[in-house]
Amino acid sequence: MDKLIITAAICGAEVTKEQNPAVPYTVEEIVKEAKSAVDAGAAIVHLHVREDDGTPTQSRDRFQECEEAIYKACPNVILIPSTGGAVGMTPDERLQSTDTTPIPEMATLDCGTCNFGDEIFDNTMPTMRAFGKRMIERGIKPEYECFEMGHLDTILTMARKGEVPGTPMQFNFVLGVPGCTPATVPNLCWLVQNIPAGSTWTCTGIGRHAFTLAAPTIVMGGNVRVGFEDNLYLERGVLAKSNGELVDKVVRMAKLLGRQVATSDEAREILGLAKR
Ligand code: KMH
Ligand code: ZN
Repeated sequence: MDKLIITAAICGAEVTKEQNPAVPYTVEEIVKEAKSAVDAGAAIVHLHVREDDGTPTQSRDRFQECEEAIYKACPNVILIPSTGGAVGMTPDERLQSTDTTPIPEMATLDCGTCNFGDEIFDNTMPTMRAFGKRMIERGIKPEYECFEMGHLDTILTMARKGEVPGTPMQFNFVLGVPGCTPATVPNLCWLVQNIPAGSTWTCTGIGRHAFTLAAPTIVMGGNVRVGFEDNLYLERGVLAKSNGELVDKVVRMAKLLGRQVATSDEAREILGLAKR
């Protein structure tokens, strides 16, 4: 079994300091949270950025500033900037995160429209084709975000048609978003059983499912994403003080379950990336 790749989703677009004061907004806060995650064992940081007041933004300049600052503190980390942004943003607005220098090694590509709490996360076929084209042109490896079972079929069909990058594909199964596929082990197993041979996959359990899904994922040979974007608590009623605390819990679980944790360079090898 490959070593375990841990991704830290340090910020997200929805969570606020009112919910957990450690949620980062400023560049300095984002760097501090990225470093805490990497120091704890994360190989990858999934990045959203905010204005200083916490407003989510997909500004190319803000991504550039944050990425440069993160690379200064964590020179080897793999960054996966979001092209999902926040609900309601336009496709062009969202794609700005692929415009930074160096071109990102990876970026998220969301695999379909879905309910997202009280809102709708809009990913039409033309939007996904535009995102796939951009990533093919720029040599960016997508992380395919599946919030719903049907998203997997959608993206596999697009890959067969050459509309998005194909094999080897990296999937992130995000389970437990209100309105989307529930965070259960049978649902995770169905998804994993239906990915092409040679693919890699990560599981993200939302809220209280962060660690209940991390355990089976570690045993099944998948990779784990945790972080404030998905979950603010270290355990029931206990807010995490940093993303590093959440990553550290996964590292401890992996140790207990007998799986080694990958460095960023080992993750590059597993994912088929070449450092830019
Ligand atoms: N903020 C969500 C609406 C991604 O990063 O690609 C979408 C999201 C997915 O977070
Ligand atoms: Zn995200």
